[in-house]
Amino acid sequence: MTKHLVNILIAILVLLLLITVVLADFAPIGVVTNQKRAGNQKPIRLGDVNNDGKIDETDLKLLQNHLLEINELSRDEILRADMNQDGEVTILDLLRIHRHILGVD
Ligand SMILES: [Ca+2]
Ligand SMILES: [Ca+2]
Repeated sequence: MTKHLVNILIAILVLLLLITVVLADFAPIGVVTNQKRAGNQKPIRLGDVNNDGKIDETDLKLLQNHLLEINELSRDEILRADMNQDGEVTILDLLRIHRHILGVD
């Protein structure tokens, strides 16, 4: 019985370790970047997909609809939505915006 408990504790520790590794991918979150846009010198505010000065549910919804192929983001919107700066917008970028809105990052 005790061995069973130890196995459960080990499983929980492994799970926590995995969660930590996954979350480490999201940190640090650089919302404001000095990345330059082609053609001008205006910095991009990552996460502010619609460029209205704030990162909120509207940006989350825009990216979500893009990923679901309901609406297509423009090239500039994609640049602002690419939170992890890997050159493409994916569920990871959506999660980062969500975490920012929740105040986790
Ligand atoms: Ca916005
Ligand atoms: Ca990305």
